[in-house]
Amino acid sequence: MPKSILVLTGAGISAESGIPTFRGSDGLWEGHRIEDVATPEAFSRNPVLVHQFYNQRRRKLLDPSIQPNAAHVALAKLEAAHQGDFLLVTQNIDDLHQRAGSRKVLAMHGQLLKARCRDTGKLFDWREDLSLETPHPLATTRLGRLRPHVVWFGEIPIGLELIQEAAQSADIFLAIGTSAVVYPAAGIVEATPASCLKIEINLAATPTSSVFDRSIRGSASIEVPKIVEEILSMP
Ligand code: BV8
Repeated sequence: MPKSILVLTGAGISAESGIPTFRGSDGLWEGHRIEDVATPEAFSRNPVLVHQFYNQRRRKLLDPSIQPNAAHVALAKLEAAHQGDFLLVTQNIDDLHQRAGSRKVLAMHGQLLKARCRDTGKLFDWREDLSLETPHPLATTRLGRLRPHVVWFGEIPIGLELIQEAAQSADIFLAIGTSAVVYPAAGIVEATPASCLKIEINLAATPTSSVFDRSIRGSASIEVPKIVEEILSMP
């Protein structure tokens, strides 16, 4: 019976592509505190600052120097070659998994290259800056009604039911480049069955490292291709 594989990635998998991690610095994120730029309250209080924060990150993501790395490519290869169920859950809002060829991607914290109508929830592919002057694509006389399609702290992540189902039936769970600080993402490993082979790939230990059967310390671009070859050679 082909195995069911669930993968969870965090900012660490995109670090070698040039995208700063969330906690890489001194707890500041591109110079900002979470509560000032990544909460609904922040957006209500200072929408210009929050739009600027995401506009800066969207422009950086669209810079040609930002490309998927060997870890993203290896996960796309695993999905394509694997016979059983496969789901890649990412906490990242970049599109590097999709650009590497992954198809079964669940972006649980949203996507930087999509905008969301604040009134209807409708999504739009979006590669430009967003601001309070941005006309609504379907009602151009209405300005400033779009927000980044990003799950802020205090908001409910996307696809939690699907993630729970995938975790409960997983035979292999890979957690790659996540500090396991943000919930409910960090709790996914706990929802996998005792029989599930749990593997963590991270530069550093995390608060959930002890839950894993194997904790591989190293860079994602080196270690992920190796674990993918190992999994694909399993009987
Ligand atoms: C919710 C989108 C209710 C925005 C993000 C107290 C205790 C526990 C929980 C809470 C608490 N107080 C509040 C909470 C809940 C809160 C939370 O967890 N807060 C934390 C800070 C304590 N969570 C929420 O608010 C969530 N919503 O709880 O709603 C609810 C829930 C369910 C049902 C009903 C109600 C919403 C959380 C989503 C927030 N949005 N992102 C944006 O991106 O702008 S989270 C943000 O952090 C990013 O998505 C990021 O990906 C994510 C997690 O960080 P990581 O991905 O792990 O990145 P990080 O930098 O931390 O770590 C990188 C790791 O990689 C490091 O370990 C590093 O060593 C490693 N690494 C680096 N380079 C490499 C590498 N590894 C390998 N190779 C390398 N080269």
